[in-house]
Amino acid sequence: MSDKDCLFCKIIAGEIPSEKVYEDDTTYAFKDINPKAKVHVLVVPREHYANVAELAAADPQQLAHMAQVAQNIADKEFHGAFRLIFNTGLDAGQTVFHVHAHVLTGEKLDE
Ligand code: D5M
Repeated sequence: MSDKDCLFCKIIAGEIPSEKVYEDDTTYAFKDINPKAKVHVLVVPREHYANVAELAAADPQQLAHMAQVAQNIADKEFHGAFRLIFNTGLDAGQTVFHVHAHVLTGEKLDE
């Protein structure tokens, strides 16, 4: 299912441009427009889920796959080291309510 009002559904559908990093049947990854690290990629399921808890309950294999996609990006960009963030809820800084993993990599990150 996709949501006609969802920014990331529109990106996945190609209705809004993005810098694609990876895609497969279930998953799309693209560069964050406002990077917080040398490499900052968003990994999203093609299916619309509002947040990581909703995704984990409905399709844990998809969540596991997204972690593997993040690992593959980091293997290529920075010897396998990366930070994986799911902002969940307005007060945690979530602004787009289509679950997305922030993958920060490409350089040594602050602790
Ligand atoms: O993260 C939402 C992220 O989405 C935030 O880091 C900016 C990014 N963003 C917003 N619009 C775009 C487009 N059009 N392309 C690429 N990246 C985008 P959150 O955790 O919800 O705050």
